[in-house]
Amino acid sequence: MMNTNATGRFITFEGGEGAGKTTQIKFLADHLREQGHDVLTTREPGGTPEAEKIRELLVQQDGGNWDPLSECLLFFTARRMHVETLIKPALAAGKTVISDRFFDSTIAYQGYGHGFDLDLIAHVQKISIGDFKPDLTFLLDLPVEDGLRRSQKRLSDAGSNEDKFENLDLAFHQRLRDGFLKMAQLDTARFRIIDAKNSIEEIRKSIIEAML
Ligand code: T5A
Repeated sequence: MMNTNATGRFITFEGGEGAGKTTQIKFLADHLREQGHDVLTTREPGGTPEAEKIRELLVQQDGGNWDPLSECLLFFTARRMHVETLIKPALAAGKTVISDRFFDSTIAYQGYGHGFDLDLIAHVQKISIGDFKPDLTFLLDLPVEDGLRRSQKRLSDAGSNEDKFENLDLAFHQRLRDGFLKMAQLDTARFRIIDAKNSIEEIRKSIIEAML
């Protein structure tokens, strides 16, 4: 299931707030490097200078009040730059690329979470990045309350103001979790669902096992 225009492997991590993506991406990147792979880690929204500028508009409280279509277009504008200028060239050079979030986050947050039209998201996706998709996606699945607790702790420890999406209500985060699980169940070839309630070490081991 490799991207046809690439020789490397594209792996993404998805999940709700505080699911442990950042923590586990570091472990997986270290593991793959020990095995001799050339690994590039990146994140969305962001990953390139242009996309990082768009990130500020999207995730900070004072970034602006975008209507749903504008917000969707901004995510995919950032994503197109990310795919064309960073991800595809890295894959073509034989690297393993690991991204903290990708288009599944837009479907989950803007679509299932906020109720924006899923067909319209699919249309914008097609225009922006065509059929490009990850080879493998880890969904770190966690009960909503646990994720928000972890995420708030990380943000306050770091003194970060990137809390726009974390501040949404519990019902939103439940729709988000259900949406991610639905996507994973519909595409079992690409997704691996990981129980993120477990300890950091247990999750690390299950991700490495799922890579075998
Ligand atoms: N967004 C993004 C959209 O709405 N649409 C889109 O298309 C895209 C791409 C930014 C926001 O943008 C939204 C989604 C987001 O709200 P982000 O920067 O990925 O996205 O923000 P978060 O998902 O909020 O990132 P977090 O850092 O909060 O979560 P992580 O990376 O999943 O979790 P991590 O590893 O930082 O861990 C959080 C805390 O929990 C601890 C860690 O040490 C850390 O303190 N932890 C654990 N504690 C106990 N047990 C474990 N197993 C633990 N694993 C980690």
